[in-house]
Amino acid sequence: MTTTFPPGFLWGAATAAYQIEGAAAEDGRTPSIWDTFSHTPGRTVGGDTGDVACDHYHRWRDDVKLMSAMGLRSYRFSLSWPRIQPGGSGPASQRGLDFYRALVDELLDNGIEPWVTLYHWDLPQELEDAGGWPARDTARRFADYATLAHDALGDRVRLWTTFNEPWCSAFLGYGSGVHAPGRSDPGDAVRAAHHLLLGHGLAAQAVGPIGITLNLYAISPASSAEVDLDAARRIDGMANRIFLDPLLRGAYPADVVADLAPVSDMSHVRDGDLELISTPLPMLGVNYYSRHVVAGPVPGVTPSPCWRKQTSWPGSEDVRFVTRGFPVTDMNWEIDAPGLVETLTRLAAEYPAVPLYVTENGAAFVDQVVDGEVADPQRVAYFDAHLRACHEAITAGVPLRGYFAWSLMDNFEWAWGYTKRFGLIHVDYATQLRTPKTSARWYAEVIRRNGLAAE
Ligand code: GBH
Repeated sequence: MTTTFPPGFLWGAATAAYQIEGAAAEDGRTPSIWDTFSHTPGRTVGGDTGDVACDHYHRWRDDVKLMSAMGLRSYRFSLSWPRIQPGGSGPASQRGLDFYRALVDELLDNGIEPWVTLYHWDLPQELEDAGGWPARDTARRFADYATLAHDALGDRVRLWTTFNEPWCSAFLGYGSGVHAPGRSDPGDAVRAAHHLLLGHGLAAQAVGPIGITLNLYAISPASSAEVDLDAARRIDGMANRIFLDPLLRGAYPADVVADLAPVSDMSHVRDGDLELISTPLPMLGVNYYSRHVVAGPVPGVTPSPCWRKQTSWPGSEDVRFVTRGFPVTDMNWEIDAPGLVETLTRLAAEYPAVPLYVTENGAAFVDQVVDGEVADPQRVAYFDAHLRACHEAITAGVPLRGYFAWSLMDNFEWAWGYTKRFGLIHVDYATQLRTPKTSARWYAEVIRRNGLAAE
């Protein structure tokens, strides 16, 4: 069946500042928590850092040409806070703003709508030294930075989001510590989650209606046993509802608060916070990669072969994550496109209506350049299946307005360094040569016809 998307559906691709820019110490940029973390031995695979990354800071004009050749209607990227406001406080850096102004103008000249993410994980190190996201003041600092960025770019950028995946910043950054700043304290992780939400609310108050991107999961119990159903309820609470409910309903879910009681009394939540956090959203971004299938504790059995993973889930450390033997990507994440339909239809059914965008979806596979070409049929199949899922959701009435492939190009995959390739465009890190993969040509054709060819 051919699938045609609604007119004006926003086709894009996404990146993030620390993953592509490089130029870590240029033009006044100061270190972020990811500079510190990646330069700490043992934190990233191979000791990889974002010092150079894709050198996008110097190659952005050519990168926009590649976007234009693909026919992208929109490009989602993040601003580097320590480039725009070195040290995390004080006035804006003109050199930092100039870089993004030039990029935005080049995008607009090419008919590509810029989509700005204010924060994709690169907190200025000074603010971490002052307490980081577990400290309430960081939320105020963020609103101040959001104001500087919006004052400088608000005249030409229409689409703004505050945070990318606050779950990762809070629970990977301060819970399991597999992401920067690499701290491990369940109470701090819960405080961080709240202050990220508060930062969103304060930014909305300062600059007006602004969206946010969450990484949402389809969640299934491993069986219909009571303990497994309860594990699914708890992980849904900690992955999805802990952010969705404050943003869209103005309250933390009661069951999540109860589950968190052993690690947090929630006394950091002050009067008025939830009113700010639930300022109506102009749109909600959804990043979808896979499903979590979970089982409850079995007495006498260690929760998981990978304890670190469990520490990403404060209050639910005894939940076991189960694999089903589905085909996986190079990240070992099971490929589950129906989970995207579920995630989108669930949002539309259970929460107040808000325009939705898939702000990230994609897959890592081992890619090789052979005779100047990169054949990546598995990535094409992944995108195809997930775009059909998007179409199914739209047909079911979900207000899905756009889709962004992760990622425009191979880049620094956080703790995995340069070992995982998510790009539509291959990057040779030794030469910085870009090679559009088969998936890039395929995606260009999808955009051109505003849909998918017959199966
Ligand atoms: C996104 O995060 C990021 O926004 C992007 O920067 C990144 O490059 C891209 O995806 C690819 O990874 O089961 O406890 O081990 C992905 C979100 C969150 C997905 C953590 C995997 C594992 C949590 N990730 N999750 S756990």
